[in-house]
Amino acid sequence: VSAGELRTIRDEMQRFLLEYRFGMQEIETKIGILRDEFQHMHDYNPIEHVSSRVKSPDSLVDKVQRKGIEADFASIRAHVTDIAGVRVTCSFVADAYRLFDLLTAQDDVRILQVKDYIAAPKPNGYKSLHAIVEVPVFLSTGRVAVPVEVQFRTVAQDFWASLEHKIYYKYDTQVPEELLDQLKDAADTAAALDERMERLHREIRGGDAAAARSGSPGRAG
Ligand code: 0O2
Repeated sequence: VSAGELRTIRDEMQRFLLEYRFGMQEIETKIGILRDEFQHMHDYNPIEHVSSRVKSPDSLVDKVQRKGIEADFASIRAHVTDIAGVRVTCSFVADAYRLFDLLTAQDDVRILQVKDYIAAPKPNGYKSLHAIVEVPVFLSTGRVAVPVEVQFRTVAQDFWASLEHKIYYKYDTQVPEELLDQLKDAADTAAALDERMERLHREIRGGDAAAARSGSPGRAG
């Protein structure tokens, strides 16, 4: 290929990825609005943090090769649905589901796929609620529907997943059996902590509500 052709491919790739960046930004805005409104209405923030990324050209090419997808933009668009990704880390499991419900109920958000690894964790212990949704993006050329993968999880689930991810890559996907057992064990501990913290939180909020009713001082959590 000539330098000119290479430049054309690069420009097309950048343009292709740009749409996903816009889709990701639309979802980030929607999550940000829900967070701010929640804080305002309920004096409570259900979101610990939000992170997002557009797949790098390198990891997109890896995935296309790994999955045997044809290397043209139409096939990639049809078969790779996690090019844009937003991760919403919540305080509690109930909040992860609540945010999922609120986002997917919006009438410009179309659900393409849901994988509930909180209800049915992966065998390694991975827990997270995944949704692939499509949002409209308005470009100078018109409206395009962009798929975005949104992952909802708790802080404890996020902590576990980031460590597991590091171990998986450190051992180049061949993680020793003994470490896999320990990871599974850690996932159970994380789940127990989630339950305990959520119970405590409910007690505190309940206490606050009772205190507000009886007129004694309480602090909103
Ligand atoms: P990254 O770097 O986060 O983008 P596929 O996406 O098609 O290869 P699948 O099974 O259809 O795989 O998708 P799934 O199960 O919805 O998982 C996709 C993403 O969820 C992964 O993206 C991870 O972010 C996360 N994930 C899924 N399983 C695990 C797991 O066992 N451990 C951890 N730590 N994360 C997981 P990527 O592209 O792998 O990585």
